[in-house]
Amino acid sequence: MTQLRKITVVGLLLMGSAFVLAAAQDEAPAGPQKAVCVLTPTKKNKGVTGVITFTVKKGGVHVAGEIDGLTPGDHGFHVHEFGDLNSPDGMATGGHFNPDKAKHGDVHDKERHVGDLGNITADGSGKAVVNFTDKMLALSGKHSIIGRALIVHAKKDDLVSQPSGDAGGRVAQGVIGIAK
Ligand SMILES: [Cu+2]
Ligand SMILES: [Zn+2]
Repeated sequence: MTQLRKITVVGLLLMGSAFVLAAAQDEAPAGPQKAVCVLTPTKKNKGVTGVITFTVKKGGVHVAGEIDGLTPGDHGFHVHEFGDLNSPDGMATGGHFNPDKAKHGDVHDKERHVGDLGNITADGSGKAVVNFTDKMLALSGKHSIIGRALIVHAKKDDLVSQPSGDAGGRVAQGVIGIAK
């Protein structure tokens, strides 16, 4: 093989592998593509119910659904570490899901717990509509929220207080499970 030919062959191989890599990055991550959480009221908050879905999208996870029976206004909304509902006040779900050992923050902050989803806002009838896409949540890998809990709080998350935004008690809880 002449030198020129060798260079051409190596060049073509490099271009080919770059193409394969680019194609692989474009694909959605392997693993579950959709999850669901059915929220049930904690003991002292009989009225709070809801269903939230988590769907893998290009660039993140789309979070959507409705929660009813809330007091009007803002309520802290987090993924907590354990999918354990074996406590009537929601405390068995532990603290905020925080695999990166970060500080508590807002959903839009660079530093935050993976589980920090900010606040949801209930209207005058007590209904909150949830509809956003988040870059940090995942349904597989280190940031996977499958098997963990979703918690709605009595009060607004102030997005600053450590370690959990001073959001008060837990009014609804549910486990995030794989959906069809
Ligand atoms: Cu919380
Ligand atoms: Zn947090």
